[in-house]
Amino acid sequence: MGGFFSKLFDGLFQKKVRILILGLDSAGKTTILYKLQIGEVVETTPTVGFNMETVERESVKFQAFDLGGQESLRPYWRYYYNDIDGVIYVVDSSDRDRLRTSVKEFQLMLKEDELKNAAVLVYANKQDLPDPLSPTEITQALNLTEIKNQPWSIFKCSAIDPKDEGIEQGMEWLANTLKKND
Ligand SMILES: Nc1nc2c(ncn2[C@@H]2O[C@H](COP(=O)(O)OP(=O)(O)OP(=O)(O)O)[C@@H](O)[C@H]2O)c(=O)[nH]1
Ligand SMILES: [Mg+2]
Repeated sequence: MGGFFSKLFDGLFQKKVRILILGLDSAGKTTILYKLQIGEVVETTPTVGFNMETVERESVKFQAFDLGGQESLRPYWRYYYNDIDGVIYVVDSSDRDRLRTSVKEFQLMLKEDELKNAAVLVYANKQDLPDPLSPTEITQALNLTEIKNQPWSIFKCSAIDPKDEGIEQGMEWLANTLKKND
């Protein structure tokens, strides 16, 4: 009985959302997806196509699509933009050489009409590596403060650090932000 009612309750109040995890190849997207899903660091290979997993936080059920970030695959990102509630954009904070490329892809993505209401969560990942870009530097590079009509936030994190709290803090922000969007 209890099980029946708690399932009914979840069904009534649980919000279901669709999100994308985007960013350049090797930014840590797949590592983050599985850290969220199974709570552990898994060994990854470059994603060709996508991974899809369901994760739940704060009574929000996320259907998360993690797309391949290699240059040849980035033109396919836009085929996933339909019906998306949020985007997690992952930046490799140690990759100063490719920051401009990451910014360019971020801005191309944001221009898309289909994503104009999507919440934007940026992860400044790989903070464990030497001399990482700070969230402030990444905020400036991505011009986040110019985003006026979409909720956005940035969290620093390290997907391979078992003590990392940034990834969970970011998801909590995203869940609470999307809950308000009704
Ligand atoms: N040092 C460090 N390495 C990380 C971190 N996050 C991911 N990595 C490593 O970076 C490499 C690439 O990670 P992936 O998660 O496969 O990267 P991806 O963004 O999914 O790459 P594509 O699938 O090619 O787009 C792997 O060797 C990860 O273990 C991090 O926070 N710190
Ligand atoms: Mg991947």
